[in-house]
Amino acid sequence: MKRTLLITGGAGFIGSHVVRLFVNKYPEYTIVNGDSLTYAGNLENLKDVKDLPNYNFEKVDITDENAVNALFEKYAFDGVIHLAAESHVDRSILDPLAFIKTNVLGTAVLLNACRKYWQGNLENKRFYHVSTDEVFGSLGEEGFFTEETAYDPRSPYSASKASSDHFVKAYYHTYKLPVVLSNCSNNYGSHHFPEKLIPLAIHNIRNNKPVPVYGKGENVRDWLFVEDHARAIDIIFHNGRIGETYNIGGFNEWKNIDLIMLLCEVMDRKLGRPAGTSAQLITYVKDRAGHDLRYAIDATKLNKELGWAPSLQFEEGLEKTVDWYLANEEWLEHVTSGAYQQYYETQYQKR
Ligand code: NAD
Ligand code: TDX
Repeated sequence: MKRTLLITGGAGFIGSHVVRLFVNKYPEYTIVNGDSLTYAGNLENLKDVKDLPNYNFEKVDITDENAVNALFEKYAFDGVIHLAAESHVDRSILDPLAFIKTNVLGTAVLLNACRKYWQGNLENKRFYHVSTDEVFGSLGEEGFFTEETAYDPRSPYSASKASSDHFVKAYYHTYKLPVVLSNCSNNYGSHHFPEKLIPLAIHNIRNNKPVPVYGKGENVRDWLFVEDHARAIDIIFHNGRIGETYNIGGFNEWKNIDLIMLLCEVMDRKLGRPAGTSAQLITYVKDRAGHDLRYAIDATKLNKELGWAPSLQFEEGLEKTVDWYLANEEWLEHVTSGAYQQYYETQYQKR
């Protein structure tokens, strides 16, 4: 079947993996990557697919209603996969309004465009909203987030994502917009912007700089290889039930400090340094404000209903990720010059 899909945020970390998967797997689809290219958007992420005939790029700010409407008129989309967002919790603490604007208003503008252009003909239409497990808040030592867990967002980032999820569900109930949602755990892999823990630590270890660990390093995250997330998005977009939410996660919990110790071992090996060298760079720094203790996803529904399962063990995925960063130092150099330096200095100067 021919389809014309808008993938928002396709120049970012996860979005670029989703675009790559879709343009390669579905040559009969027209794929439009709609992205405003913020600091986190980088067309270099897609240099391997940019010349494929079914790939199109459009520079668009999703908060700009006229620009979004013009795009719908130009392409007559029948599906939207919405990933564009401000995505970094620490930045949301520094500048919450930017998160409200893109994540809440931007999502509402897209939903409204679908309502306007799909009015009266909802057949084969679909709006897929990509969200996060952070909307569920913070777990104690035990238990998992399921699709029924009550929302309890605690950072400006997670509050903005929670709000966007509610708008998506509201458009389903009120206007019958055919929506589907997913809430995923922490991703890792290639093309991950080095403000986030894993790529930041790889970059700093490579350059013999301190590796900042917040608080005591005891916070727990549930890590999923980004290509497994992209595969889940493909499956849910095509086969997920309208109006439903699916949790995505790898049953792969790590305390931050244990993860960093493992990463230090991998880096020592890859860089040919004596064992224990990288671990000396670990530096405990002031904790993140409102730092959620633990996230853990129960992805049973997705597995049972749609047959998805993660493809990789974490150790294997982490090695692949390190290999990619060490082979792509030019990419890192490009994204860590200029504005990144400014952010890095603001973020870490106060400790
Ligand atoms: P990212 O920050 O790497 O990329 C975000 C992309 O959105 C960038 O290309 C940026 O240019 C674009 N963008 C930002 N504001 C925009 C605007 N106003 N208009 C158009 N484009 C804009 O983010 P990511 O880590 O790839 O996350 C993608 C999505 O997945 C987000 O919605 C995020 O909440 C969600 N998510 C991320 C994770 C994770 O671990 N990274 C986990 C679960 C869910
Ligand atoms: O320098 C650091 N030191 C540190 O100890 C950084 C950047 C982070 N941390 C800690 C904070 C978290 O407990 O590591 C953990 C992971 O931090 P991030 O990489 O910033 O991710 P997190 O805050 O968990 O959010 C991520 O997962 C869910 C993504 O950024 C979100 O977009 C996604 O929704």
